[in-house]
Amino acid sequence: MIVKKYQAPTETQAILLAKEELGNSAVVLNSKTIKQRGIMRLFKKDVVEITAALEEKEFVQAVNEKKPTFQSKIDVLADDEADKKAKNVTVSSGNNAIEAKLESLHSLLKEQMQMTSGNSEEVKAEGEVSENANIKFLKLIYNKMIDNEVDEKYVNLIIEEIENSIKKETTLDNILSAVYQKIILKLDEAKTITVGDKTKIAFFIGPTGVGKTTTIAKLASKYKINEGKKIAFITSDTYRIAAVEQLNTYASILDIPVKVIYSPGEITEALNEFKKFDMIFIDTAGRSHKDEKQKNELFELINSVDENKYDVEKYLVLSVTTKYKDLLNIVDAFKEVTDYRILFTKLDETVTLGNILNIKLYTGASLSYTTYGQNVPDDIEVTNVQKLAKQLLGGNEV
Ligand SMILES: Nc1nc2c(ncn2[C@@H]2O[C@H](COP(=O)(O)OP(=O)(O)OP(=O)(O)O)[C@@H](O)[C@H]2O)c(=O)[nH]1
Ligand SMILES: [Mg+2]
Repeated sequence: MIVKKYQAPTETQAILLAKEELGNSAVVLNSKTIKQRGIMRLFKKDVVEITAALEEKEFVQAVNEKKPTFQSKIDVLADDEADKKAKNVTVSSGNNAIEAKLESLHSLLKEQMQMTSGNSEEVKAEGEVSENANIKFLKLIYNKMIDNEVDEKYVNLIIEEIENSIKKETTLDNILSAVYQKIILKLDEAKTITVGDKTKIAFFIGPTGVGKTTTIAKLASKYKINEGKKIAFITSDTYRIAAVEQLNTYASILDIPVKVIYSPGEITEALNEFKKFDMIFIDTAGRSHKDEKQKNELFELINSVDENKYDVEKYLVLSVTTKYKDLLNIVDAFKEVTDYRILFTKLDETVTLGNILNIKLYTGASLSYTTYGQNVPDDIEVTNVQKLAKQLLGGNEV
């Protein structure tokens, strides 16, 4: 595991620096703004510092393939020589590198460890922790993840990877940051809807009542109001009168045109009508994933879109409150849809978020957004994998 910090005027630039050096598989562990203090405020601007991590083997690969342009990019971003030095601070995972928020998690786990062992002797100062204490600490982390309903097989996978790398001198800090980083790498970066040259088509598919229509309204509002995109809606959900009405209501508030289609064959014409738009959000009927006929109609609808003409993205909307076993069944039923992204809803309705990691690992699909309430447009965010990893480890930051 490689952990490095990068500083730049903006987060995007800092991420660019990290990716240039570590490659595209680098994962952002943390991001913070460093405010200049005192007199320095007059001379230097605030900078954003990100902490990025990468698995070792990928790093070697990235170094081998590294383009020579990396240094020149730093030169462009650097304000002066001294700044340049500060831009690339290597932090081994042996250092107490992870940010303050993790520290509070650390003390929480440590406290609990003292409670369970009943023997505070075992929890000594950093660097003096016995191997026995390390194993106990791992067990505690194991329990936290199981409490969060992470599938036992994934917990074992993560813990075993860490366990094998524990040495005598490994501190509790090392262990906690190693687990935290592993979880973040496994959750991987969340993907968002991007708009390029072609019209973006985003399908929202998934079981009944998970929040597809509400999520479309939230995203459409964000893209229309914040980013000024030209948006249209298409709905194929004609099974319930109320469904069309619901979308129409949001559409009229947001002043977005809606086209209702009654069979997969009608989609080409509907898309054609909106070909000048930046984004077309397609709402689909929540179907029982067990109903073959309904399912095939959905696949037909998706396959009717000419991928040469449009840039297609598919979002499988799932509620995090659905039982794990049912979620597995649902994603199996949607296997025929290729390259979908996962969008979890209703995070406000549960205290255990293990399903997100479970389904991510089971499907291999990218995470995208998470929603946490009924309010349109506020209750949605790009899935925050750092926050999620902390929560899975029992951190109380929600
Ligand atoms: N608590 C909570 N409720 C949500 C969230 N997202 C949606 N809902 C609610 O869930 C209910 C169903 O939302 P819809 O958007 O109609 O769900 P849908 O997937 O379009 O449903 P169908 O079209 O019937 O398949 C509504 O009452 C929403 O307000 C969320 O993140 N948290
Ligand atoms: Mg709906």
